[in-house]
Amino acid sequence: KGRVALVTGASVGIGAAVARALVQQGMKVVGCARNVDKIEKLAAECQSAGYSGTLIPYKCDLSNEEEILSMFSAIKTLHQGVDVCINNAGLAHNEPLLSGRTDGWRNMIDVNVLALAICTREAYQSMKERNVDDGHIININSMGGHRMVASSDEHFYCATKYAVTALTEGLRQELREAKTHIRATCISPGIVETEFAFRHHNNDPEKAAAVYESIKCLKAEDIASAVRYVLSAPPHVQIGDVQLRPVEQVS
Ligand code: NJP
Repeated sequence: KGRVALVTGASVGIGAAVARALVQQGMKVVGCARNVDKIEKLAAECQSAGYSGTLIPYKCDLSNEEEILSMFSAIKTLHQGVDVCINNAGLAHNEPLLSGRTDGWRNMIDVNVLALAICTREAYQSMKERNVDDGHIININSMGGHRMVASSDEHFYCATKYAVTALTEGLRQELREAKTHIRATCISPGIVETEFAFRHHNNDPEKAAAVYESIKCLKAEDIASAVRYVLSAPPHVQIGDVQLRPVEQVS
């Protein structure tokens, strides 16, 4: 309660659900994405619902480091700094290894990996300079970051999520070496019904619907509940990875 959380990719899907859940719990949440109008709408909804926290929309293209650094500098000026960083923004372009476009691969690396690393570094520095020892960095990973469950159009995406697995474990080790109690956790979902599959299939509604109609999918709110669970763990408990799949998901 009263702590400042940054949620990346808060305009729709999992990020929007997480932002809403944390505002409901009384946190001051900076939600960022490119479509800031959607976060503004969510902020108004949270206010009308009488939630005790606040949602502060921030427009940021996470594939641009300068924009990320400006955002952290604005958070420092306006809200002192970040206590909780939820690296949620991510995407899967449909670009197989044998035929995909380099631009699509680069965009996945920029958002899924580089932006996550930059936000992690900046959030840690913000915690360190304010002696915040109970901070938390949560990375929204994927089942695809633990095993190659995907079809060929998702191999590159899986590679970026394997990187998230490695970075979260590396972060946990670096935090210990720095003698801080700041924690690092991955949350790894299976299929969640959001805009993810629409974007993956270039907004082809039939292909996306086929993904979401094939089984009873997770909801974005299920992932928000996992975030709340992770944040509610006692300070001595390090939750490394939470894996959630729909019951009907096979692989
Ligand atoms: O996806 P979606 P999810 N700069 O498409 C933002 C992982 N995951 O909520 O900029 C800034 O509804 C985008 O904002 P906007 C997945 O890998 C999902 O399902 O306005 N923001 C939007 O808010 C990802 O890490 C599933 O377009 C950028 C958000 O990202 C996380 O869950 C399964 C951006 C994407 O919302 C959230 O995905 C799984 C940029 N350049 C893992 N580019 C699943 N849904 O099935 C994108 O295993 N965003």
